Amino acid sequence: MFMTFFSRHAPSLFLSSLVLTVSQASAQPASVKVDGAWARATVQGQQGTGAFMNITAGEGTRLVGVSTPVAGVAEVHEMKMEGDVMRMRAIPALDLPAGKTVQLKPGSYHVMLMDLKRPLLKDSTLPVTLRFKNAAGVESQLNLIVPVATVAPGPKAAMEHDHKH
Ligand SMILES: [Cu+2]
Repeated sequence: MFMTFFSRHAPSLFLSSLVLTVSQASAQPASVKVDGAWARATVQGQQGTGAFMNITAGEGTRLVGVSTPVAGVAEVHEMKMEGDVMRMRAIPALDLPAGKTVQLKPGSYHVMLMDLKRPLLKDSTLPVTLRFKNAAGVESQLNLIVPVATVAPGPKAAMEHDHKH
C-alpha cells in the first residue's frame, strides 16, 4: 500500500511525502486517509478545474466540504446521466463507508474548483482542506498539499518505476 502510493507519484516523491505527512499530522480525522491526490493543470483565463484523490475512512463518515485559497468556489461533484447526456452537479455530502476506498477521478466524483484566482501550473501545488462529519455529527478537517498535473498519475509510470533489471 505504502509502495503503491509512492510509485504512483514517481516523478514527485517530494510532493507525495508532503501529502502523507500532512495527512498523518492532522490527527483529527484519525481514520481518514487520502492518497493519489492531484489537480488538473489550467491555462491562463481558465475558470475551473477538477481535483481527484482516493479517500479511505476507517469509520463511516462523510465528506461535507472542500476549500482552497486558490478557488472562490470548491464543491464536491458527481457525474450523472440525464437522458443521454452526462452532467455534473454538486452534492452536499459524499458518503465514505468504513474501510472502503472512494475514488474521486475524472468522469466520476471529483472536487470542482471554480472561480480560480490564478492558473494552476503543472508541477506546482495547492493547499486543499477537506471537511468531514462522522456518524455522531462531529466535524473534522484534513489539510492536503495537492500536486498539479496534466494527467492522472498513471499505472504506466508506476510500472516503469517498479521495473527492475
Ligand atoms: Cu464538476
